[in-house]
Amino acid sequence: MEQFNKTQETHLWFTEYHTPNSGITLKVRETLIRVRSPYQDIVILDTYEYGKIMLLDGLVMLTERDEFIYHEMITHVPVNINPRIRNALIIGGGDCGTLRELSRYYFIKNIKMVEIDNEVVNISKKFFPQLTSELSRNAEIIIGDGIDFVEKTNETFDLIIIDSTDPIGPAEGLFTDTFYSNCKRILSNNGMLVLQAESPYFHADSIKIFSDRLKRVFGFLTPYIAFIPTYPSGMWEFIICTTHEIDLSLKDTKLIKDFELILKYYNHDVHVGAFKLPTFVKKIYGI
Ligand code: AG3
Repeated sequence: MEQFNKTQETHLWFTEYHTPNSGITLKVRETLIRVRSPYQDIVILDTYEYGKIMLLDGLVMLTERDEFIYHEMITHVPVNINPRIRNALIIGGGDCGTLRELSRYYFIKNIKMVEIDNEVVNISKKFFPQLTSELSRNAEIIIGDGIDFVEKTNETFDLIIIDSTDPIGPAEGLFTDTFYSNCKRILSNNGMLVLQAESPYFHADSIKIFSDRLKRVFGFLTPYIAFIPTYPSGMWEFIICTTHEIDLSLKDTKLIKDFELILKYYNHDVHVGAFKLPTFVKKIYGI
């Protein structure tokens, strides 16, 4: 009978399964909003460990505490490889974190972000002002399908960043040959495409499939990694795709020194180290 006398506090927990047998579990203070948009199920939870988090179709897209890692790494690595970037395009990225990082560069004169789901942008504005409040005056947010945009636009870009969800659901089309070929078509001469490329630990098979496509379309792939605590396995990959071999050395060390004062993950050492890949990751690429 003893068990009935105890007063139990009710705790809510959220789990994202990374495999059928493992995942990440976070204790939830409160569900702040749940919206089913025409594209996906959007949920913002307030968690004890990581602050507010955004889930799309049940997958952790970002958390208040560790979003800086993903957003800094998807942006500052390519821009420091080519500080002559003047026009940039973000596909996806509706939370605006990548746009915030690109906005830090006064010399990027034209930034377009094409996000399919207006609700993600609105919800991010409401719950994550740290992502959305300091966007460049040169930034234009277009609500539309990135696949259509790259097919139809006449503009060219020095940098294209694909800030997508996993290759299932609404983002599936962002991992196809046709999409990649259209991205290549709208890249300027020294242009670079960067994409978030999943976890080399858990998703090696799917990375192999889409990286083979990228290699066929672009010719040169330069993968790099970062440590992101709330993504599957914590080890996350990005790939720079180019039609020419790239020189990874930093072109403007003054630029990076200035940025080291304001950023929390990316710095000179991380830039160099991010391209040093463990053996099992190299194997995915046959390098
Ligand atoms: N986009 C990549 C998130 C992928 C996470 N996958 C997962 N949790 N299964 C992040 C968007 C941030 N701008």
